[in-house]
Amino acid sequence: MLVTVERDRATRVQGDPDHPFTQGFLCAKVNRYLERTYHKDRLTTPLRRVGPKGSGKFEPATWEEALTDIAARLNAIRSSEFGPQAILPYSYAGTMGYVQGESVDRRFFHLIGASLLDRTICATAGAAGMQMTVGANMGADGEGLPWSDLVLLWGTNTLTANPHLWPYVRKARDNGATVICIDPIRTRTAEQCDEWIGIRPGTDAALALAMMHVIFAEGLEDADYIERHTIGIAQLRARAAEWSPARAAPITGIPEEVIVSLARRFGRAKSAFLRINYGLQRHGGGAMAVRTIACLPAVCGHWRRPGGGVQLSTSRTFQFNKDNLARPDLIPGPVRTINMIRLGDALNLPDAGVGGPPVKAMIVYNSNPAAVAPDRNAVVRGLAREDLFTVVLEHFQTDTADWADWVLPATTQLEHWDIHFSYGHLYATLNRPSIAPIGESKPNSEIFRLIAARMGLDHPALREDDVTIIRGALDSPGERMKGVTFEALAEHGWVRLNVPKPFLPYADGGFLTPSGKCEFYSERMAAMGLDPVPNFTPPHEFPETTPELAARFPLALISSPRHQFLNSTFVNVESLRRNAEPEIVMNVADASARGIVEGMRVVVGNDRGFFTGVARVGEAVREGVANAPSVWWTKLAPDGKNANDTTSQRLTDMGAGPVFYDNLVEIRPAD
Ligand SMILES: Nc1nc2c(c(=O)[nH]1)N[C@H]1C(S)=C(S)[C@@H](COP(=O)(O)OP(=O)(O)OC[C@H]3O[C@@H](n4cnc5c(=O)[nH]c(N)nc54)[C@H](O)[C@@H]3O)O[C@H]1N2
Ligand SMILES: Nc1nc2c(c(=O)[nH]1)N[C@H]1C(S)=C(S)[C@@H](COP(=O)(O)OP(=O)(O)OC[C@H]3O[C@@H](n4cnc5c(=O)[nH]c(N)nc54)[C@H](O)[C@@H]3O)O[C@H]1N2
Ligand SMILES: [Mo]
Repeated sequence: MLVTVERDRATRVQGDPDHPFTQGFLCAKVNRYLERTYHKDRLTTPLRRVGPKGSGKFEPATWEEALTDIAARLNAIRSSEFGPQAILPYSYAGTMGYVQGESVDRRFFHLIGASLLDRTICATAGAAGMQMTVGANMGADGEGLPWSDLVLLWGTNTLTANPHLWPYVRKARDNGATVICIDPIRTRTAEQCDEWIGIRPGTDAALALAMMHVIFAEGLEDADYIERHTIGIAQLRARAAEWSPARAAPITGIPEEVIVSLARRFGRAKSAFLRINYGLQRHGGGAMAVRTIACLPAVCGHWRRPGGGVQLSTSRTFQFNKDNLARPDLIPGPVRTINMIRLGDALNLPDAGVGGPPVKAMIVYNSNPAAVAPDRNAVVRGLAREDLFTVVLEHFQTDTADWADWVLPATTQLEHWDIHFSYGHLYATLNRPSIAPIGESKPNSEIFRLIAARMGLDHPALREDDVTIIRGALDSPGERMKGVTFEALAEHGWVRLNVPKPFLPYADGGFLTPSGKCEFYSERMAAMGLDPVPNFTPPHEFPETTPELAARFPLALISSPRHQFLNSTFVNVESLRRNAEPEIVMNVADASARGIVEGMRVVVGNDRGFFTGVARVGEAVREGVANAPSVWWTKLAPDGKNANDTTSQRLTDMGAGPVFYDNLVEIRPAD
């Protein structure tokens, strides 16, 4: 991102035309980054709560007052009967930089012996699925797409969530590739594809297995690649034999002939590109689904060629020195870990649900759990506890900040240093500050340095400045980080990882699994008591396995991000919200069966809670599925609620991830 600054004020943001991957354009949201940065509601001073918890009543205070009180309160908890583990950090990616999200903050919490947080809210299920099959969350390079002859956009809303991939998808298509979207929702991405396959949510593994069934039955596999680079082919063949398209059709909701035709096209393609994304893995069987799909390119040998393979993320291609950043060596001894998606339980159960002391203090930064965490009602009940001391570092007075005792103003990307990996391409990025901090805001790194000092902690790791931290992150033995230096980054802003272009990670095997092969059979999964061979794991909430629940709540609710929002970020930017109200997208058959028509106000609910929205009725979702474009700030929604009033704290099969889209509901007219 290039920022134009005139008289100390940023006046324009634009994509860097020299950047090989992003090619000079920004997404719909970041295009509005100036409106967000200079928003009249930006927090500019520390704020002390004056009203009752949750009332949102605060008064400005000085940093001196804020730091003194926060340090005293945290020190009191550390030395109380509850001990340091009663302190819980709560953070996710914020703007995804390592300095402002995985450095001084982590060092500080490690040094005091606070509870550890398992940061599972997005990607851990899919990452586990990739690990089991190919060894790491490292896959095909989007820059290979022009060579692809078949593109499957599988559980990804590319045009919304990953628009920078789209020019490459178009190049593939211009070169003759067919582009197919597999998604329960007819998204704006599906609209632009050659074909839309409206799969039932949470059933992708069944589709992938039925594809393998046809591929093996018709001899479309790459026997040489399988022989040299995989293990467990006999077990995989046996399993695929059980998954005829006739069996998969009623489970996936896809006609048998569509499955057969998809399998043949995949089997005959030379380099099919499977772009899967995180929407796919937010189900009870999400990890197994990713693991199963990730077998396909090895079955057909597509990894050999540019444009072939599967990409869930490019994140593990980066080899930043995370130990230098977070300093896990500072953890004093055995410390409990709390899974962030179980925050509702962690705040409400006496032993935080995992043993040990209750949570007495929570420090939130880079996240807005009162809006984005599942089972929101439980989260809010916890945040309302009078005996919980809550500090929130933020740009804005979010739903979460409303429950704080102290709100501290943080800087944005325009105002601080950072260093970034990417999960869609292979370029490291340096974030240089272009303007001074707005008001009295400070970078997270500085805020944690100040809190630590005020608490009387003194350790060299707490005194490093942001540029030193960046240099430490780049001090990596990793082969792929060769040439990714501070100097090169400072000169260009970005540097490609030390890999060929396009990068073919498994062209000649070299998988990152314990066996070094693509593991159709996984010893590790067997040891975990899981099925070692790809299989279909049904969602937690699924008519065939939970018929009584499905009788009461027959619709599968997906709550994927709205085009103009970044999870809950940007919801308060007027030009992006455009006076819109929360919407519930329904299939016309489901709507008319319930007396619901276009524009009607409807209630979406289950045993966990409910929220309301305006019905959008048509053919944009398959039957039996509804979509609630998200993630709304509850305080900007007319009913003060959002889709996470209905989602659950249950976990995925591996990776302990969330199941946001594994969520049965009923929908009725609001009156
Ligand atoms: N504009 C915008 N861009 C974003 C974000 C944002 O909030 N807004 N968020 C960023 C983040 S944090 C992430 S993790 C990524 C997520 O990127 P994606 O994973 O692409 O985003 P989602 O919209 O969560 O899910 C993608 C699609 O999966 C579909 N889906 C849901 N369940 C299933 C299923 O069982 N099977 C199949 N085949 N499809 C299913 C949904 O209908 C949805 O259209 O996007 C990033 N980019
Ligand atoms: N129902 C439903 N729930 C979802 C999802 C969904 O699709 N549906 N998506 C899930 C996914 S994929 C994810 S990744 C999570 C994301 O959940 P979160 O990690 O909470 O992400 P955001 O909602 O973007 O909120 C990030 C907050 O960090 C703040 N922030 C940004 N940069 C900084 C900084 O430098 N310093 C400080 N102090 N604050 C900063 C922003 O102002 C914003 O309020 O939500 C999950 N929740
Ligand atoms: Mo995410």
